[in-house]
Amino acid sequence: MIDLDQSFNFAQHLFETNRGRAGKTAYTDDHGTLSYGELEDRARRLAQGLLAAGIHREERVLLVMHDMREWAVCFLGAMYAGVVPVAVNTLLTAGDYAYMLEHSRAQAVLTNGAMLPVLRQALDGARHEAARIWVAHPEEAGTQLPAGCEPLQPWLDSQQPLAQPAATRGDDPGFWLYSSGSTGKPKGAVHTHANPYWTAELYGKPVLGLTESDVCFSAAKLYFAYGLGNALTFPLSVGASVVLMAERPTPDAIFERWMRHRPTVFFGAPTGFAGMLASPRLPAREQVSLRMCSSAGEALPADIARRFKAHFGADIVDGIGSTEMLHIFISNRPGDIRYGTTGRPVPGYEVQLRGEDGSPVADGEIGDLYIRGPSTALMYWRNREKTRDTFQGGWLKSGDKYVRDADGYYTYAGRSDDMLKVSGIYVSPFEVEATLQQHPAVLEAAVIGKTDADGLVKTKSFVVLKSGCSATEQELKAFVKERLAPYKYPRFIEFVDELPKTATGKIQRFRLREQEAR
Ligand code: 3SK
Repeated sequence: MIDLDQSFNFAQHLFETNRGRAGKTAYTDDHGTLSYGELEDRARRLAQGLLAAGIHREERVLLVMHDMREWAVCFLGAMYAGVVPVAVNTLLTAGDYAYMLEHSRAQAVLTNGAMLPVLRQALDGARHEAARIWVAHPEEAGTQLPAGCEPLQPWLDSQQPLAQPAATRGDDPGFWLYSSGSTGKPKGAVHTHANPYWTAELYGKPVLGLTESDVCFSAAKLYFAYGLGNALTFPLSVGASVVLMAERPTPDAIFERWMRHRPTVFFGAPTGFAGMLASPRLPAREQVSLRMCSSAGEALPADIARRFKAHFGADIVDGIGSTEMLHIFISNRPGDIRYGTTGRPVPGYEVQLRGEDGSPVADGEIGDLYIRGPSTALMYWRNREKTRDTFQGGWLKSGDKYVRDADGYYTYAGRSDDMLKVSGIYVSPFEVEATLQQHPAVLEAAVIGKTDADGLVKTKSFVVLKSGCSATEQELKAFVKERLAPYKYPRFIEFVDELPKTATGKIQRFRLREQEAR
């Protein structure tokens, strides 16, 4: 019986779980495979190396790496040493990384060659404390490694495996994930060693029913809470194998892995499933080995799930989670699927829908979603105000609106704040508007979510140009892509003469939304 209040180290827990599987493949990536034995050995060498480099328990290291075997080695190795990996999105700008380096006070960076150009810019522009930079696959950088960067593999080879894990407990800080809000900087959600354990015990094993025979493949990358569960916590908690892919999860890239590696469980988001179904290269049922798919990130339209099932014979199990709760807390489940709903609360989590006065709403009424459960983050690092707003006396305010039916199934009813979720990733309309307004021809802009023919949300921007100025749609899209993480650019742009405003000059986005809905 595991006592999380006594010594508990999540990396050590996974290594112990898989001691009898030393020769079994844990990971297959674009370069090769890594067995469970090799994973433990390399992670423990990394742990030793971090301590030898003078990095202390509870200090942070920035993990900004494409999905590859080394990602798991670095994440688990740092946790084994009691050092806290801060796993960050690989699609961000140098400005974002500069902020994260300073905010987390990361003592080192673990990365891969392809990330170096943007990271170097970030390091040059930040007041950071990262004294060491270890680089997996340095050949991706194309040139000799810049001064201050060391190749990861030879450094690992030169270490001895650390004999004992750090004597952490379940409540000790384990790792961070950054989550974005509608305004302000990203928030560092601090997760404990016990939190991933709970997501596997409450969701990965009992709801998804993963076993050691499964081969898991997640389109959502490891730095997302969703991807971390799908491609590390869950499969490694049951001794399954994982396929990792560094490149963008386009339909063709996914199909290629489905046919080559034959995953049995695929984890994606609705936009991805819609894109695959629309592809002329969709594989035949016999060419793949999928027994089940999971979807999260945005509500899954029933039609997409039904078409997918008709083609492949595999259900898509839709659920909702959050970075702060670490994984899914309301979900459909195999054998109990109601397409068009997010399902029912995952046992072990409590869910409440509250009205504006804070009291629970009746079935059939829309309320703000609150969750309570054992995998909640401790706080947002160095941000008491946002911590207090979100973590309320054991309950977490998710920022989503939901409605529950008489049978206890929950259906998504939008966001409570202004955030948009596009392809499963949060986008702040204010950030996109502010960027468009930096363009010399733009007078003002308003960004809203527009539902496309598949029932999925895309960003649409209404733009008023300065008198006598001109700009094309393509030019403005490129302008945003150059300044923000590329996934944030508006998919649709409409030029208008003016924006609807209140008497006090505030933009009435709801009017634009109404206009779009007509
Ligand atoms: O987007 C979601 O629903 C989700 C699911 C699992 C973990 C994290 C997130 C944000």
